Amino acid sequence: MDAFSKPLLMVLNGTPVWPPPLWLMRQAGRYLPEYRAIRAEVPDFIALCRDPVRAAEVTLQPIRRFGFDAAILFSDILILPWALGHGLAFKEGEGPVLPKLRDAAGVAALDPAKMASAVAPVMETVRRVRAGLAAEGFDHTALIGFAGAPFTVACYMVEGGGSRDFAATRSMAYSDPTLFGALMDVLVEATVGYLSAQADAGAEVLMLFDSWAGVLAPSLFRTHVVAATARIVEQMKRLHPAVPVIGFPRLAGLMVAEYAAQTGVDAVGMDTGMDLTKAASMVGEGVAVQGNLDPMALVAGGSALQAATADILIGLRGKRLIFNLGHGIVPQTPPAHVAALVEQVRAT
Ligand code: 1CP
Repeated sequence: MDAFSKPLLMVLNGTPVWPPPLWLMRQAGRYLPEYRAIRAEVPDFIALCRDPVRAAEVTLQPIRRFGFDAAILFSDILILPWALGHGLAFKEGEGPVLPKLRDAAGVAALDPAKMASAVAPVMETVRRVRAGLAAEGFDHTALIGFAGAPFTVACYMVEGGGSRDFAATRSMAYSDPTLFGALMDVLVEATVGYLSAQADAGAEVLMLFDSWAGVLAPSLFRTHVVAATARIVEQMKRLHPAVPVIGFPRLAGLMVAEYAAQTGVDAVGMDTGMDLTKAASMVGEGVAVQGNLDPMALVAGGSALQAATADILIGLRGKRLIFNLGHGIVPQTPPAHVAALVEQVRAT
């Protein structure tokens, strides 16, 4: 199977494929016992992201079990700020903890010159996954590389970790646009370098996770989500014209139309709250849509899962759909429910 007959690449390049290509955000993770076994060997999550043998292994685990149409590099969006020299720790049960970036000295301390060597192991993981997919006969499976979109990465850097509303980040964007703009500029350029290195190493598709895009008011969304993403996509299209880009502006609501029209992405990831049929008509035929099954329907399983899956498949029948969740799979998901979902989508 040549590259252009991989279903995910066909959909991204403009051709609908039915049944639609299927993968799940966070498909490698704690819901799989084989992931938990590897995780137990490497308690430090950053060390796991920088261990090419183990990171490639956990990337391949869900492909072996479920035969998904995409493998997604096992890493994290916060590896990029870490590689720029910003601190990062993952505390058990607490999620990520970072120093709070609140002033110009914090931006000046970021060092893009450090990045290439810090992320070299991630590029080795990309090479190993590509080789592993070929060696294990997964000819239909495309490899997705990714980064956090600059706004979402900035959220974690300013806040110092996760947050319900990212209030400090949003208020900095209003009260000190020069400082926030300087941080965004560093992140835009670093993201281009990081994604470009992944494409050079063998990533066939790139995805930008803007998980917190929807916390912004429209005017700030236009600057820090739409324009920042457009700057990245424009450079990526120049450097890697054959590598499609998927954008995921989570919780964007109505702003998804401008995002789809103005960023240059090839597909837009829709979150769980979107009416997928309406959203697809808002973004038009020029852009593929990815999504958007509720991860909790996958936890529930049974007839609720079947009905929620059927809604998506009926609503988007024959369109450029990449079947996925509306957000990441959660650890309590029974793997048997994932197998049932795959069977239903494949039989459509
Ligand atoms: O205990 C563990 O094993 C760590 C849990 C974990 C995992 C499995 C984290 C910590 N990150 C990851 C991997 C990961 N993260 C991937 C790998 C590939 C795959 O999808 O299978 C990807 C693409 C991400 C992306 C990511 N990390 C996002 C964007 C997508 C989303 O979920 O919105 C975000 C926001 C993060 C930050 C992050 N990393 C980890 C956690 C717990 C969080 C969320 C922190 C928070 O805001 O609460």
